[in-house]
Amino acid sequence: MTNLKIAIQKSGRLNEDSLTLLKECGISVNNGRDQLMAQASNFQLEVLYLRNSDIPQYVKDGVADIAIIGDNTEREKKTGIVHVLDLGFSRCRLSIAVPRSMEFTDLSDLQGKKIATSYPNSLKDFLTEKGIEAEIHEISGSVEIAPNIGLADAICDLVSSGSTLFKNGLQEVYKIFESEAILVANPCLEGEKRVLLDKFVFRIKAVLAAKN
Ligand code: PRT
Repeated sequence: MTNLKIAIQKSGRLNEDSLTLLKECGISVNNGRDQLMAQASNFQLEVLYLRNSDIPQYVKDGVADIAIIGDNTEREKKTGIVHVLDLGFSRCRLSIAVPRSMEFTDLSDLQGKKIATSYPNSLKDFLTEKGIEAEIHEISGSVEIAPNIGLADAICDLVSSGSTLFKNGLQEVYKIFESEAILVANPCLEGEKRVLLDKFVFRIKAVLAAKN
């Protein structure tokens, strides 16, 4: 029997809402705590639990057929996988923030500055588009602390409530893009897998429509 393989974040901000969505679609997945794979009992779907940041490459390589990830992750990695559907949860934005003590009038104030981020490609594209020359300092986490410890003049990171920025004495000065959870697919899906994907998407659309 052919199964559609879906990758879902193993743990983190997307995990719970992704599993809830499957449930709302009427798909039952047995979630043993430390399982890395699970089979749905009433849909031809196999769930792979992976790290969000690794998922786009797995979908590109065909290890998973489809996945739920943050749009920001694929925008950063640019693997070329297909954006199938917006899912309406895990909403956030990628923004530039600077210390509240810094006078900021417009983006030209970033000229020559050092900006810390976990999103170097997205930031690079943005700075290029705006004609700003700034130094990008890539760090993998705790980006908001960078200005306080003298590592950078500004940061570029995901923001949702804004409370992390506030706690670290930073002000959001420019939104680069908005993001939410999305369904993505390998570009070469065909045959039975394609049919299963269409069925799955049909169910998701019904769930989303009922919420709006
Ligand atoms: O380890 P793994 O690779 O699985 O996970 P990850 O580090 O990519 O994941 P995780 O769980 O932190 O985030 C997964 C996805 O959730 C992200 O790719 C986004 O699409 C989405 N998301 C939504 C967020 C946020 N909101 C968010 N606020 N991801 C991270 N944050 C962080 C942000 O980086 C900052 O440190 O939360 C802090 C800011 O939050 P506020 O509410 O204080 O503004």
